[in-house]
Amino acid sequence: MTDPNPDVRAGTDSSESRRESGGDELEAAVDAVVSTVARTAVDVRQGLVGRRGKTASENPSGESQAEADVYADELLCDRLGSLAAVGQYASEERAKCIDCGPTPGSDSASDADDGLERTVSVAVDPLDGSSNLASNNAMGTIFGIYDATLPAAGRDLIASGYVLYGPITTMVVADDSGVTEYELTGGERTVIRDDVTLPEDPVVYGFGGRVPDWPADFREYARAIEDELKLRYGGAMIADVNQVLTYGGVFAYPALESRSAGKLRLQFEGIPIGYILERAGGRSSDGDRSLLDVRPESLHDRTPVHVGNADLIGRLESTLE
Ligand code: AHM
Ligand code: MG
Repeated sequence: MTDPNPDVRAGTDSSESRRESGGDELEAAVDAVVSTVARTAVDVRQGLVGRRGKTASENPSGESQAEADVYADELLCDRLGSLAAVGQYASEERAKCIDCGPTPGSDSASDADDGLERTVSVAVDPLDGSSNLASNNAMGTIFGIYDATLPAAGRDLIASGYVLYGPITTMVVADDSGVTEYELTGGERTVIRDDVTLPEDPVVYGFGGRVPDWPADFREYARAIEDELKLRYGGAMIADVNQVLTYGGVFAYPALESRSAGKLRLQFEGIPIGYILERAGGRSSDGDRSLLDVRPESLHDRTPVHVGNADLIGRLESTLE
């Protein structure tokens, strides 16, 4: 296929040379993580019944946790954390990383005597959009696989993906070779779209937050987009982004007057989703630069998120200048 985004594929830092020197092991690690997430998604979905209520606890971002958030996080932590290929597990639902094996790049990782010589770090948003449980609307699971210890930048990402719990369960996975969409049946993946690229003529948009809380320059951008595209906003980034990936367009959860970094988390949401959209030939931006170039200072940092067709993100950056 034609390379939709050669800059991303080329890589920009030492992670690229590490990847080249251990490609097979990293590929095996990515496969192990992706197939484990696919199998676990079946149980996450089944476990939603009876877990639509809130717990008394908050996640590290200060948001109240649903019972299903905690359930999905524990399942993913147990299953991903027990893979020999996974050295670190981090989640939007827990304050700190869990070390569950030799960390990527450590001496013990390369000396591991388990058939897999490389380990990866996995960062997940176990149930993105879980507030949609109350109204029985779509949600997702997001994961990013890094050849680095967490918090890690987008340039250390080797693959990312998401599961969408819609009328059917689908999975989108992006890596060096491109973007693939699957249907999940009983944890088995069936390819339904290979080489997913953003349609050239964009159709839909979805912007999070309240209009009075949007900065004036983002409001100006939104007014122009409203005249051109159809609104599709469901309150779960995964579902909204999947519409953009299917029809072309733009999704944003922008900076807010009340919170300049917006709502979404860089490590768990911005970077993995930015990577997928860039691999599909689109762009991602925090308003100024690619989300893959924004390095998290800590695990739960927030960032404005804008992803979609390249020209729409270019216009956004020009408007926000
Ligand atoms: P969550 O990961 O805690 O569910 O929060 C992220 C979600 C995104 O899926 C979605 O884009 C956004 O929050 C919706 O927020 P709002 O209700 O403010 O529109
Ligand atoms: Mg989320």
